[in-house]
Amino acid sequence: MTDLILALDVMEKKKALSIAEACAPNIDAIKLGYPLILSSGLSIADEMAEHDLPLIADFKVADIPNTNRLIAEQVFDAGFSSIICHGFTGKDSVLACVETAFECGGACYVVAEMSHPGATDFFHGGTAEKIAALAMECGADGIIAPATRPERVKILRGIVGTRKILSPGVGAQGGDANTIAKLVDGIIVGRAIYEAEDPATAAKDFAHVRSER
Ligand code: OMP
Repeated sequence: MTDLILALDVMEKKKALSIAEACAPNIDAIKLGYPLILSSGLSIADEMAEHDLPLIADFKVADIPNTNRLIAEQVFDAGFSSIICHGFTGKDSVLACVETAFECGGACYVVAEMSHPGATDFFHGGTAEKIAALAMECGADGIIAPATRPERVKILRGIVGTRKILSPGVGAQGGDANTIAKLVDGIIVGRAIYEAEDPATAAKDFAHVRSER
């Protein structure tokens, strides 16, 4: 089963809430990040609660352990069920997010390799593999890996085993939903849904991936 995760990177709260409502029947989780949370506040999580969908906080947390912990506590207090952090910060920083997630009954995903073209500047050459291994060592629930590079996802799957892989980069960034859905536990789709003329129909069009794995 591959989850369909809506990346809701719109800036207006009213629009975000109406897209969430329209897409809710065909998605498994909603990922909120800086664009919407900075414009609407963390309390947007409360307003999304009626859809009864897991909410993923995409802050790509990348700080010292103490700051990571403080950020993660805010996120889980606000009602999010998962947090995304970076892994290049090292074991102690990742552990701060993983442990806080665990204490709060939530989940933590670590970015192993990003999906955009520039990601190859630093994530290739063994770095993504090291981060994926670190995420497993820290007890993370899974990693983020690029839908734009299925061949890389296969390699990272070899490191994380049955732990989850969530994969952004489908649609607007060129990743193919059908190809990647066979390899991962969740695909993350933003613009291809929320910028569509009819986001509900767009979400429905991606929903076949939910039976892929
Ligand atoms: P679209 O490109 O519009 O589908 O959005 C992709 C979403 O996934 C955005 O919210 C990005 O911030 C996020 N994302 C990536 O695109 N690439 C990554 O490597 C990691 C993420 C992420 O952590 O979610």
